Amino acid sequence: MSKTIIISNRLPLQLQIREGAVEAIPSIGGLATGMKSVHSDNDSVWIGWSGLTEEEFNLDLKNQVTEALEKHQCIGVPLTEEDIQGFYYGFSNNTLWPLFHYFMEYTEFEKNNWETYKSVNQKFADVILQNLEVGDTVWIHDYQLLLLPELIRKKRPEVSIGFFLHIPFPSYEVFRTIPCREELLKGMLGADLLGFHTYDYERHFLSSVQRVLGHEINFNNIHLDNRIVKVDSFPMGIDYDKFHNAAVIHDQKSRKDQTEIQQEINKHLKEGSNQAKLILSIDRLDYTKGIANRLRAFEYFLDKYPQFRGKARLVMLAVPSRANVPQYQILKNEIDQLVGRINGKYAEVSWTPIWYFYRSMPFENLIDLYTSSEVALLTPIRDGMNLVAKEYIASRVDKKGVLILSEMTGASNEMSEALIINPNNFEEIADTLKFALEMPEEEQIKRNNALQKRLKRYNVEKWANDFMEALESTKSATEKYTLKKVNTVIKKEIVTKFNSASNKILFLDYDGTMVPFEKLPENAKPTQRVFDILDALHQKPNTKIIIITGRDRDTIQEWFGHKDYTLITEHGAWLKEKNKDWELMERVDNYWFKSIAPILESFTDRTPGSLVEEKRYSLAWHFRNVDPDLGKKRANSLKTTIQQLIANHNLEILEGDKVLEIKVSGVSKGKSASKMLLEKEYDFIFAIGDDWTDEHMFKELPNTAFTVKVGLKNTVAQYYVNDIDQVHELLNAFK
Ligand code: GDG
Repeated sequence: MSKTIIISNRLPLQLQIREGAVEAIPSIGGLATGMKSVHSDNDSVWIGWSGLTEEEFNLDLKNQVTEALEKHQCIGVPLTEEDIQGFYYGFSNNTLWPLFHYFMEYTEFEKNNWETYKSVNQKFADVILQNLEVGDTVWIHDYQLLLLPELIRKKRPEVSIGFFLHIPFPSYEVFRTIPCREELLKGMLGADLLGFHTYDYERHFLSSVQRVLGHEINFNNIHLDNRIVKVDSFPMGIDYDKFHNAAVIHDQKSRKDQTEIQQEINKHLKEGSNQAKLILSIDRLDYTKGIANRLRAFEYFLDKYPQFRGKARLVMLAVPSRANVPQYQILKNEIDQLVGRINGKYAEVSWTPIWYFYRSMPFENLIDLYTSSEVALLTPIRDGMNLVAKEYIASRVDKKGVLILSEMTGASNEMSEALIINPNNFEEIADTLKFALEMPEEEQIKRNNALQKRLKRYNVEKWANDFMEALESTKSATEKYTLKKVNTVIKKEIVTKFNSASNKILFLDYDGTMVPFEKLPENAKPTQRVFDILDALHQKPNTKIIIITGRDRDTIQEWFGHKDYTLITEHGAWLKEKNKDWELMERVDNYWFKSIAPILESFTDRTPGSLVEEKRYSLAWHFRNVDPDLGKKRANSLKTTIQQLIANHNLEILEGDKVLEIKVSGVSKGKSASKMLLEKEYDFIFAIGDDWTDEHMFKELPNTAFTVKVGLKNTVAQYYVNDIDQVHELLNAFK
């Protein structure tokens, strides 16, 4: 039976060795908490690092390790101490984590760590490949494994691969600063579906793909040569019932069954003669979580609103995290000092303003805190999602309580009923805290009602299902293309028809079909390989080959004039037959250049990278080398600007691949190709091209023609090939 393979750096359980025996403890953190629920319900296996390096256990314990993992349907990736240093602490947490959270000043790029990151991603790939069976679906998680989709794709091109990023994807201006940006994006594009928490992260990613790799993007689809990668946002939910039900049980407990922490909390709440309030914050001790800002804002709050001294207490749970990374050690000291200072400044005999826990707590204590705190104060400077915000709301059984949430979290997009703050604005935080502590109960209930409904509906299970369904649907999108792809059977059919035909005609587009695009159009000269293919075809008896292109007559004359092939240029304006001069196929003129050319020039002046190409009877405005968004915008505005003029002169705009061409109406590759068919009865007609302008040709040729599109774009052609290499391969088969 096919299964889902979940892959993340850490497994949902962490192994430790205590007194010579292997012991498993649950992993803490957003990814583990969320995916655990998905894993337990499904036929899945989870591959990741166990928490023990290879050096930490000997052969005797190996069986215990495997057994402990197997019990939880997990498989370990063997990593050494050096791997963990370079891959986890080094590249993942000293480079990617700060960079993706906009902490550029903390971002270090060490070549050695990058090398280790690559080799560890390969180690993950090796374990996956060993366990991958036909029909399995692979779901990879997070920034530690950005290269993994491509590594699997290379070995198993047919596998369905999903990837979800749990942290923000930064804007292109930040992402571009990393030296290995191309490799990282290419690694991710090995997946069929890439998921992000929010639309903003999705659009940042798409913009980087477009700018760094130059791929074409159509809505949220990235067109690669042989595949389409889908990108979408899926805001991660929580296991709502788990938190809500735990809170219900918690509230029903008798005093003696309550935890020690709960009893302490009860004491505090009593001391304040009904006015005591707890303000809660829970996070991993991480500089992205804005813990220092929160403390300073709380200090400011106590200063500004002294009426809350002795009553409002901040309960701050900071879970130790990545303690080997220097930045985290510095942060820990800063937090210790801040807590010490504030407590020193405001403590009273029976009250300390901050209860600070630097440790992790069992689940039931988490519930104690969620259910007992009237306010949750979550102030990350950047946070992919923030599940704590959702867990707090889910645990509020009586629907009372106020959530204050940073606008820099992914969660703030969906939780607009919370009080949304800017984590850098202490004044705003302090005022919002006061507002929250004084909010009437009816208002609290109204806000939380809406929030709870949404969280219950879009829970982690729904999130995972949505992702999996979207991944499944990418299969059918790819299949649509696969069905029309020129495979060996189709190739054989075309070649057999070619060999048995008595009169053959082949229409071959040039740029993007015979040769790749170059930055400057004049650099895309035909190579020897292209001449070899064309010569071989040309020498075949009763075979007419036609280069049919939008290019200008003079360039094509220079490149192909010494050959006897038939040439059609400027989309069908000019024709050159063997041993004949160039002749006009259509009545065209260029007197209109003087009205249109200055407008195109003015667009070029203010659009860096664009250029005007003057052909004999048409003008082309190229924007291939322009920033993609700007190019599109300017192309649209150019169209609007010249619309009226064009109508007056009986011209039309042809929209090619990053080019707008203005020419006399009625000239098209389709029309000229049809004309060529009039001269003789052809029983083999073939046309191949990559561009929008070739669609005219595909449309107008008779149904019996073989029409082939280069690249996976929408087309009326019958078949596809992936790229120029496959064009050459196909044409070579006619030899
Ligand atoms: C990353 C992204 C994104 C915390 N302390 C304890 C404990 N926790 C649990 C919470 C919550 C989880 O850890 C923390 O999740 P967050 O989402 O708040 O943050 P990250 O760990 O940074 O997670 C984040 C997430 O991935 C999911 O995609 O939301 O933006 O940074 O579930 O309950 N659990 C227990 N004891 C603790 O002391 N048992």
